This record gives sequence, structure tokens and C-alpha cells, in this order.
Amino acid sequence: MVLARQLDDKLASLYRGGKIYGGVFLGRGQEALSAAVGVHLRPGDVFAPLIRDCAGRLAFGETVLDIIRTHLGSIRGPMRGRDGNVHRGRPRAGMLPMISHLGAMISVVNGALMARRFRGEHGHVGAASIGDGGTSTGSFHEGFNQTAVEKLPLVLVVADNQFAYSTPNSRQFACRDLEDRAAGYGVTGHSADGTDLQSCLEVLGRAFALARDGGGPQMVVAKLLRLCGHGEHDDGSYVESKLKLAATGRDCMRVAEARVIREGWADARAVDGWRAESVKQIEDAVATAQREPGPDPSAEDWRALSERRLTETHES
Ligand SMILES: Cc1ncc(C[n+]2csc(CCOP(=O)(O)OP(=O)(O)O)c2C)c(N)n1
Repeated sequence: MVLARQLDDKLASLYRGGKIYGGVFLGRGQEALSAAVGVHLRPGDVFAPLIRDCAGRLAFGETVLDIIRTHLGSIRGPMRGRDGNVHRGRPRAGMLPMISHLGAMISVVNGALMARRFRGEHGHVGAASIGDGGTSTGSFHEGFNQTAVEKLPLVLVVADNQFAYSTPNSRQFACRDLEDRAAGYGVTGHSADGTDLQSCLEVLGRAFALARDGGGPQMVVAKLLRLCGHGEHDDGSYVESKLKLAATGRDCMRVAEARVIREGWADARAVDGWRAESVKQIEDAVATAQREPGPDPSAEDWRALSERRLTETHES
């Protein structure tokens, strides 16, 4: 969580300094949920993270260097500097490159889980992240219905930050809570407090254990309020201050740090030390990526739809 928050802050400053092309989409305030997904995944599992899932990606094994290289367009990044920074991944390691923010990845994870089933491999699960707004799209409904019909071991994680871009929940869905949708598909639903790491770890722990033990798909809805806009181009001014002051407006980092100190697991000095270590790691990665060249269009031999090297190259 600490590393992800520091990384988000660095990406924001690189973007403002004109060093990153395209958009920058951060997960400030979603780290507890995201990290809890990542720590419950094991080698052999599949993860379709959202653009805001730095914490979960890092917990599942993505390196800071992969993230920085992709954002800075280095040819040594996993997508060889040729793609938008949010679409990075390493499919062989189970980290699927994102196609879309709005539900398309559910059917991709379904495919990966079906492939494992056809090969007779058991015990692996998939996780797919989506936002509350994404749950209103056709691809969410089609993909999730297929997950349920096939009884796939998928944990669908919904970060309900109460807004789809600037559209509030009241204009998005008419059920009491998004978790109610799970029942409609014949899926077990769970809710977590997205501002509280402990709650996210416990609820996701239960959901992953059920999915791994043959209990079929699980849907976890975590309520929170992201602490930044949709992207760094958006100041989030549509979020009223009364929402920011409500319980869901708490910063999950502060909540987790306070708990760590209260329980005596670490003191404030140690927590500061974690932050300093994270900053050092990130600055080193930025310095490395900034020394590396971008892609040379005249040297490219890729085809638009698929390219073996793109999906299988594991440069480090
Ligand atoms: C079909 C389609 N419409 C619109 C967009 C632009 N868009 C990307 S993310 C997004 C909002 C998603 O909201 P939500 O799922 O709640 O996720 P959040 O960004 O709040 O985390 C929109 C409108 C898109 N990518 N695709």
C-alpha cells in the first residue's frame, strides 16, 4: 500500500511535468482493497487489474520498474514502449494486460479459467476488478453471467467509489447495494469496507477461499470514496464535501497506519522508513527508465492483432 501510494504520487508529478503522454489514472484511496486482492492471489492464478490497481499489481508481483517503464515509454517495458500505460501486463505470469476499464476483462479471465479447466488444472482462481460504473455495461452483464453459468472460480472485485466518472450511484443503479446484483446471477455476494484494510483482507480472504475450494464465483463489493478524480486531468470537483467527510471518505492509508501503530506492530518511525524506502525504489526506477530509449517505429515488426513476442517476452 505504501509503495503504491508513493508510486501514484510520483506518476502524478511526472504527468504534471509533461514526462508522461496520454492519461494517468490513479488509485489513491483504493489501495486497501487493491492490495488485499493482490495478497490473496498465488502463482498460477490470473489477475485482470483495473487502471487503478497499482497496489494489487505490486502485491501480485509486478515490479516498480515495469510500471515506470511503461509510463515513460521505455522500450524495455513489458509492452516495449508501444502501448498506453494502463494496458501493460505479463500474461504468462497471470497478469492480463487491460483491454478496457468497463467490463471486457471479465470474459478474458473466464477464458483463462476455462483453459485451465480444459487442461485439468485445478486450484487456480481468477480475479477481475471493476468500478461501480463498469457494472452497468453490457460486457459486465454478459461476462459475469457466463462466469456464473460455468461456475468459474472468479472473484469479481467491485470498487464502488460512488461515482462513474462524475455520475453518482443514484443515477447508475436502482438496487440498494451493488452486492444485491450477485444474487440475480446466482453468485455469492460479499461487502467490505473499502477504507479498512482489515475488512478488505478478511472479506476477500473468505471469497478467495470459497472460489478456490470449488464454491464457484464470488462478488465482493467494497464501498469507498477515491481521493482523486477519474484521471489526473480531472479534479473531482463534482464530489460534494459532505461525502468527503462521511465514513467512506476516510483515507485507507491513514486508517491502516493508525491500526499498525495502535496495535504496536510498528511505530511511526518505522512507517516513515517504509515510505522513504519506497521513494528510493521509485526514484531508482525512474532514473533507469529515463536512460532507456523509446521504441523506434522503423524497427518495429509487429502486427496489429497479435504478436508472439509481445505476449511472451519477459525482459527484466
Ligand atoms: C464504452 C465506454 N464508455 C465510456 C468510457 C470512458 N470511461 C472510462 S472509465 C469510465 C467511468 C468508469 O466508472 P467506474 O466504473 O465507476 O470506475 P472509476 O473510474 O470510478 O473507478 C468512463 C465513462 C469507456 N472507456 N468506454
